[in-house]
Amino acid sequence: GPDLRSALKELIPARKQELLEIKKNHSDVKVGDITVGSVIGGMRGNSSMFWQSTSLDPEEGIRFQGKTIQECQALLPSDPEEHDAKKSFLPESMLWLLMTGDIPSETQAANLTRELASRGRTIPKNTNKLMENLPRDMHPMTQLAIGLASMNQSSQFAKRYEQGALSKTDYWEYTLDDALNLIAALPALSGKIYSNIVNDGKPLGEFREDRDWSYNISSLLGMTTKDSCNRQNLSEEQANDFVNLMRLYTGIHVDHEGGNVSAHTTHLVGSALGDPFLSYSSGIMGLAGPLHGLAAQEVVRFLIEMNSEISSETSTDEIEKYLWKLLDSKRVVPGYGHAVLRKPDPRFTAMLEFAEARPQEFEKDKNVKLMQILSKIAPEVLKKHGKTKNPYPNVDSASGILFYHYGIQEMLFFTVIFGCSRSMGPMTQLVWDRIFGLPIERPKSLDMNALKSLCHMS
Ligand code: FAM
Repeated sequence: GPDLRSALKELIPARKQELLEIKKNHSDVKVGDITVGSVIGGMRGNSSMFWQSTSLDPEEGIRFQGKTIQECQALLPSDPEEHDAKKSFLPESMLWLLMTGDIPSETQAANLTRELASRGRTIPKNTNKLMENLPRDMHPMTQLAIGLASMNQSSQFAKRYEQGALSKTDYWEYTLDDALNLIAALPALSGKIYSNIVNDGKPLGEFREDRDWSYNISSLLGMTTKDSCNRQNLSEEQANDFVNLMRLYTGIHVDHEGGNVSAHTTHLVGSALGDPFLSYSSGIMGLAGPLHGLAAQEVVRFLIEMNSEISSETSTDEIEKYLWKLLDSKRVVPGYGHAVLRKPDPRFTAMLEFAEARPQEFEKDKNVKLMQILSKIAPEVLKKHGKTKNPYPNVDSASGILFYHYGIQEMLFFTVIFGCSRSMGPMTQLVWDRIFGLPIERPKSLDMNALKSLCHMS
C-alpha cells in the first residue's frame, strides 16, 4: 500500500471539498449559545474549535477517528516481532489512523515505523550540543521544550517560508516533513533528558533503526536488556513488558480532542504559521502545568503516602477512613474525577488491564495493589461524599505507578513520556490545519465593562 504522504495526497481533494462546501453553504448554522459563565469559566462547554481526529464522549471516553480504545486494540497492527498474547498496538499504527482515518495494513504500519526510526536516528547537531549543556537539575519539561524549540533551525517549513518559495497548497507537505521529524526525534530527546537527570548526561542505551518508536524510547531510558544499560536489572520478560507498557501508554495518550491545554496551545501557536517545532514546544509548556500533565506524579505520591499510613494495602476499612480524612480536610482524591468524562476513563481501564494480565509481576508491589483496590473503594466513597460529578478513576490513577514499578521513579519525568505521546494528535491536526488552510485563531475578548453591560449591571 502507499506510504503516509501518498495516502494523504489521495484523501485531500475530497476532504477539502467537504470543508469548502460547509464553509460556503453552512457558515451561518448556529453551534450553540455562548454564556457569560463560559467566557469567565475557561470557555467550558463552548464548542468553538475544529479538530479532526479525536473526540471525547462523556460516557465512552476518547474516540480515535470514531474508534474506542478497545476497537483500536483489536484493529491496529502491533509489532510484528512481538508474539506475546498480551501485546499492545504500535503508536505508529495510531499515528496512521489519526492522520488518515483508516486502519493501516501491517505493511503500512511497518513502513511508518521504519520511516520514523530512520528520521529519528540523529537529531540536529545544535540541538544535541544544547541538550548536552543543559543544567542537570533543570525541569525535564523545560529541557524538552528547549530541545524541541531548538529544532526549529532545521524546519523545512520555516526555511521555505522565509525564502518566500512556498505556495499555500504546499504548506502541508513541509509541515508533514517537520511533524514526522519532530515525532521521530522524541525518543532521542527524552532519552537525553533522562540521562541528564539520572546519569550525568551519559547515554543509557542505544537507538535502533530496526526497532519501533516505543522500543527506542525504552532503550534510551536504559530499560531494555539488549540495547541499554538496564540499570534496573530487568529480566528479559520484564523488559519486554516495559516496552509493551510504553507502547500502550504512548498509544493511548496521543490526543484527547482539541480543547485540552497542550493540543489547543499547539494549534493556536501553529495558527500563526509557526512551524511544528515552535508550535509543539509551546504545547509542551502547556502540558507541564500541574492541572494538566503533572497529575500522574501526584497519584504516585498519594499512593506511597497512604501505604505508609495504613497497616496493609488490603485493609478496606483503613483505606476508607484515609479517604474520608482527606475529603474532610477539603482535599481531593488524586486520580479521580474528570472535567468531561462521566464514566471510568477507558485509558485507565486499559492500564489496569495491563497490570491484571501480569499478576505475578505485580502481586508483590503494594503500590500497584493499592491502586487496584482503591479503584473499587474510592468511587463508593466519592459517591457518598456527593460532590464530584465523576467518582471514577481517571487515566492518571494507574499510569505513573506502573512506570514507577519498573524503576522510572523520577516523577517529574513522567510528563516527558506523556509529551512524547501527545505529539501525535496535535501534529496530525497541524498538518490538516495546513491542508485546509485554516486561518489564524483570534477569539474576541470582553472586558469587565462589556460583561457588566451584558448583565445589565451598572
Ligand atoms: N476528590 C474530591 N473531590 C472532588 C474530586 C476528587 N477526586 N473531583 C472533583 N471533586 C469536587 C470538586 O473539588 C468540586 O468541589 P467544589 O464544588 O467544592 O469546588 C466538585 O467535586 C465538583 O467538581 P467536578 O465538576 O466533578 O470536577 P471539575 O470539572 O471541576 O474538575 C478535576 C475535574 C479532574 C480537576 C477534579 O475531578 C479533580 O481535582 N480531581 C483530582 C485531581 C486529578 O485526578 N487530576 C487529573 C485529571 C486528569 F484526568 C487530567 O486531566 N490529566
